[in-house]
Amino acid sequence: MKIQRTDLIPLGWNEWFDKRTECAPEDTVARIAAVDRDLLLVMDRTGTFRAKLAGRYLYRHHLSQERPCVGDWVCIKKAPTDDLGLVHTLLERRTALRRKSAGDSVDFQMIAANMDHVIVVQSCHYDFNLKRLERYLVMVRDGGAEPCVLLTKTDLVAPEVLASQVAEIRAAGITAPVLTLSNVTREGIDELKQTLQPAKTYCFVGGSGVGKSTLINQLLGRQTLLTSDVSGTGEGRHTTVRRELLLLEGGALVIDNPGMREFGILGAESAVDDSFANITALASRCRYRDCGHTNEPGCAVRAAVDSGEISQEHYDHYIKLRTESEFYKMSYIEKRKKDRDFGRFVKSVKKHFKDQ
Ligand SMILES: Nc1nc2c(ncn2[C@@H]2O[C@H](COP(=O)(O)OP(=O)(O)OP(=O)(O)O)[C@@H](O)[C@H]2O)c(=O)[nH]1
Ligand SMILES: [Mg+2]
Ligand SMILES: [Zn+2]
Repeated sequence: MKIQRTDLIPLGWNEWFDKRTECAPEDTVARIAAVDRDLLLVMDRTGTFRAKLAGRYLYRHHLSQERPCVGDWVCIKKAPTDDLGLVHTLLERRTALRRKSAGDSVDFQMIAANMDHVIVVQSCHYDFNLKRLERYLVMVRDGGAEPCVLLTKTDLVAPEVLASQVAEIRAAGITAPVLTLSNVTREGIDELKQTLQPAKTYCFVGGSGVGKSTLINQLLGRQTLLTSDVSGTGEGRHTTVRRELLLLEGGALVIDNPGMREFGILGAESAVDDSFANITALASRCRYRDCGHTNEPGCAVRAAVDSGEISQEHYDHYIKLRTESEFYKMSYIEKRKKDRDFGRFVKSVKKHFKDQ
């Protein structure tokens, strides 16, 4: 019989996990609140405590996506006298947010898991960038959480500037809710607070210096997270260095993240198509069912670009993200195949020496 873990509901647990949980009755089920290299900070109804991954788990799970990240649920062995728990199972993720890891390596980087909403934060002062926003929204869609756009620092721009940014977002066919606020005047903070529901998890992501930690401190009502001044150009200083899950007094859970400069798209082709629905909706009128909307004859998408119904820039960005996603996916598959082949080779060499 499955155990119903109702005591975990305030931490974001729900029946979806009840149906899937693989933890033993004597295990502690807890949620990852932070990851500090090998050390995990986990949360259960008794509070937070430290844990680490069991050796057996590390041995069996090499992929970055298989390692627990903030927001994950895990099964832990822990005797009452132990001060360090041993994580031996990672529960299936209901939603997740990941990106292509920064730099040249082609790998996934997990941002967080099991969030209900991802709030993509940009400052309307210097930081606003529609293309970057579209990148984030593709990966949010890919991971299955509800997206929301938040523009901060409204105290620093004229109302017309803010209005034109919101209009640009809408003109790009983005239908996610758009909230605006200032951490200085507090305008818009109450509206945001009202949208935060108990036991739901909200993950805040965006560039450095946009005010994510300042906002979460406001929501907490105390200076828990470190924040710091931005430079004259608005570029942040990467003040937050770890992802962290926090419980608000009102019962909502929030995840603060370090600012991210790049947000690479990997293995999210169908999410790209869904995100650019105003383009892909035209596909039914293309001559070929598998039309790639590039050079095929009778392409309704190309026709719409030619007639000006879809802007060239919007179309170009769609093609760019789709190509990027496919390219990295191919590289990722190839890399994994090489790793596997190499693993087999090592095994065969070891066997060869053993046999001699
Ligand atoms: N004028 C203005 N300044 C703000 C606002 N929100 C935050 N700031 C300031 O912007 C700076 C950066 O804020 P942080 O909260 O550290 O930004 P962050 O997004 O957490 O940055 P990282 O941790 O580096 O990712 C601080 O000096 C804040 O006081 C706002 O709404 N208006
Ligand atoms: Mg921060
Ligand atoms: Zn087409």
